[in-house]
Amino acid sequence: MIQWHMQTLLTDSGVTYPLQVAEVIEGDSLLASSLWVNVALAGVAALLFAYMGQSVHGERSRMIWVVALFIPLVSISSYLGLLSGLTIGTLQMPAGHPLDEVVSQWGRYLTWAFSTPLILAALGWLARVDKADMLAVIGADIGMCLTGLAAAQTTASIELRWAFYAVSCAFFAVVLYALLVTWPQKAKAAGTDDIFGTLRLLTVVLWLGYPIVWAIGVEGLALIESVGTTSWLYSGLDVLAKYVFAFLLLRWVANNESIVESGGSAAPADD
Ligand code: RET
Repeated sequence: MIQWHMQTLLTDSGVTYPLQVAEVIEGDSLLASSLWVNVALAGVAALLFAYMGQSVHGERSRMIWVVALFIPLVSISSYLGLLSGLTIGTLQMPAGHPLDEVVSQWGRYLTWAFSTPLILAALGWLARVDKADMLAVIGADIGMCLTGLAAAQTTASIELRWAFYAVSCAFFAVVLYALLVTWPQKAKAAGTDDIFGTLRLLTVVLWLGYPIVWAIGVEGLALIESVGTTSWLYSGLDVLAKYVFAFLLLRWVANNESIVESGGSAAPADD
């Protein structure tokens, strides 16, 4: 297996070229498999979700179904971006970083800004949260992804990398607070607290894995020095946080459409 951090891909002008990077991905079977497995699983998930959606008719249920279907579609685009070398590149690390040169899969952070709002929108609609709540949480979530992207791409100093990481964590805290404290109450009123509880647990536990992987992987402390292993950890989390999550959600919505549409025993939702 090719050790990325030992192989300089940077040109004199500090640029890496997609074709060059794509060739190296192909030569690193651990890294390549971490990406191809997700393309394949996302394809299967998209077909399955499209099929499952045929039995869903109510408006709120169909909204949840549409966002669930977009989750694997965004994923396929994201992983093809990485595989083609378009959204992956090498960066010269500032002093204090354990590695001289690091492979940044920056396309991951960018596409999370599209996929994670879909997950939160599905959870929010399920719990019947109001629009202001949804806006605040999705706004914080996009902030988390984009400052995570900044943390990965900053080369000015090691302190600034971790400063962006800390800001991203602050945004993440807003999302966690909603998922753990405010949204469960709304889900209870909407009569969806059973499935909301399951999906919330899955989401909170898995999402906590991402900043941990960042911190111990090649971009952070580099306790894991292999880009293939770091990539597999993200890919494994993605499989569970996206396809398994969306499958459980859609299966429940298809079987409990009347609850989703009626809003449980609570007064009619205000959105
Ligand atoms: C980063 C690094 C900076 C600190 C934090 C992070 C959190 C990332 C999360 C990502 C979730 C991604 C999902 C993708 C599905 O497509 C950006 C790793 C807090 C929580 C669920």
